[in-house]
Amino acid sequence: MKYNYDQLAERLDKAALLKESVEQLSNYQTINIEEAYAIQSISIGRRLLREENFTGIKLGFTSKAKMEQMGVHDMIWGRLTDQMQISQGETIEMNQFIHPRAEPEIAFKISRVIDQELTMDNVKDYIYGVALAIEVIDSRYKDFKFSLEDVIADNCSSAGYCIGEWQDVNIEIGSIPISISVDGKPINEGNTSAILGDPWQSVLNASRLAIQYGIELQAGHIILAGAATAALYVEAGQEISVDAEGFDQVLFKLS
Ligand code: OOG
Ligand code: MG
Repeated sequence: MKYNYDQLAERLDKAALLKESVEQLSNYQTINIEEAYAIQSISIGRRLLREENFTGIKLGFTSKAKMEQMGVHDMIWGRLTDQMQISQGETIEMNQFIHPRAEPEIAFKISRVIDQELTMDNVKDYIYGVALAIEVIDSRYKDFKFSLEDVIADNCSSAGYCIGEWQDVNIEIGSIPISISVDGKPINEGNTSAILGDPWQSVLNASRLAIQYGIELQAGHIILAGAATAALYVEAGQEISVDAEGFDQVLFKLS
């Protein structure tokens, strides 16, 4: 092996810190999926050492629109921290990112520790609420290009997330229109059924992955289900909002 996991994790962590994109790992080293998750774990471990707190997990490539946009073929998962939180209505600075994109998501808040793989029959016993969300992704790789292994090692491009009002778990989310807008103009429109057929499926997958990888998902932690539509590049001066039937709008601004 040319570089060890620590060195590869450090490279990605530094890229995020310095806001400078780096070459794809796959250009100079062959890593498999499990090695990529090991690198992700070390890279996020560095953030936790800098006093960031783990806040939950996000799933990626749970919709065809996203897989096709990025040219990959499998579901992935990444870790969220409190440093990535964006408040509803907040103005955030563009210069904290490299080349950010935003996408419309559904978020779930966990009500008690997930200690087993959940099923459609018991999943709502573990979830406190459902919300509309915007995820900001910001690949640390040049030109926002990567292999599946590259993007996993890079914590699935995670960079920010903005969550709207929490709603009751029984609110309809299985098949509702959802859109992401720039300055009030819808750019990408889709339906939540694009997320694995039903966003609740993302929670079942998250529970399975958490058990498999030994991730403690506790009360208060969140799960992001994965984008329902392709992501869009964002720019300073824009207001980014997401709407879905039955939910209040969620939005943030970029300066
Ligand atoms: C990877 C992250 C994918 C989603 O919701 O599908 C993702 C990327 O596209 O850079 O967050
Ligand atoms: Mg996402």
